[in-house]
Amino acid sequence: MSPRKRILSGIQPSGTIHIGNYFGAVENWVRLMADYDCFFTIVDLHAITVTYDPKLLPQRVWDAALDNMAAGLDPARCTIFIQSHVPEHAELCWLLNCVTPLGELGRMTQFKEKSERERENVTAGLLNYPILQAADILIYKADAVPVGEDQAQHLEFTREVARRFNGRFGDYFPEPATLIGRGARVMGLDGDSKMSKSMDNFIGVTEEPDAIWEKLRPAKTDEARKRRTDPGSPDKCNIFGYHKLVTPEGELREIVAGCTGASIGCIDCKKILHRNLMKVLDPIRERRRDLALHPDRVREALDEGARKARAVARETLDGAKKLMGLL
Ligand code: AQP
Repeated sequence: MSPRKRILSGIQPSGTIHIGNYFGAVENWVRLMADYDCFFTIVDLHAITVTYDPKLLPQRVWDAALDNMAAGLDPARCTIFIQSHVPEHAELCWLLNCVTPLGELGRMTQFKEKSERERENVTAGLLNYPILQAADILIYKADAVPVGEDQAQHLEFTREVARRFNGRFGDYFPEPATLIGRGARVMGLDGDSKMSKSMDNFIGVTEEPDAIWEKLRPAKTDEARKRRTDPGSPDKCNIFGYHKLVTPEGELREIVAGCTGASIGCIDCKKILHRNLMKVLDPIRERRRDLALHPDRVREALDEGARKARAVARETLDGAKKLMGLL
């Protein structure tokens, strides 16, 4: 029997995970556990590339672990760990720094966006973020990386890093494929930009149902529907984009008919969305509550995850160092 293909993916510990993270990535991770040898990491070393509060970071890492396990990452079926607990990532990052031309880094979209926001604090770490991400992936010789569309450019960059290393030192790193999730780019509640924590336009996966309703109720819809009697176009409505992620086919067709024929209003449509979204999120919120009551289980899973990850990472790092001529 051939060994299972391997995947690696990561998530930032920057507050609760939102439905963009969930439908873009985490839901896919949960599905892929059945067929792949999976490594999932909470990327705390990435989180420190922008301004952050060191007093809050430990809680955020903990929250990320709880959220992701509650969302379905099962430590019995995958390796889940905290990035900084596997120091080999940072060491490989240094080696890869030395094969990566500077010019490419400044052209990364995420760097441009974040450096715009971080004007006072654009660190070398922020610039080198994609090299650390390449190290995260290549150190497990991952065959594929399941992510949302926003990470496609960084994945292309990772393949480029692998090609450069292989071209110079011999064939060593596989070029990982990109696996885009069902919600490739979930839009924020503002309807203007991608859902993201820093834009504060998100629905948290473990938020209470009432809090989610308070966010959905005023959320942007098709602007052509100024009055309830105005017909709308679901394809121009941000809310319909969310429906496509959680609403069954038959009910979707009813919504299209109701919106285009103005027989349902935007609030009715949002109530249906809320009900269907909560069917996905209720069990996650409940599992999270349960996990919070058993912190030892989570700690043990993370320790075991780091131990398993380190064994693989060490071997890859040693091979890379040897190829590079380091004694
Ligand atoms: N809106 C989204 N739609 C689809 N996929 C998304 N992802 C993130 N936002 C969306 C995917 O989620 C995974 C983990 O991403 P991350 O931890 O890097 O999250 P992020 O991009 O940092 O999330 P935010 O909310 O946008 O954080 P801030 O605002 O702090 O930068 C990745 O696979 C990502 O593609």
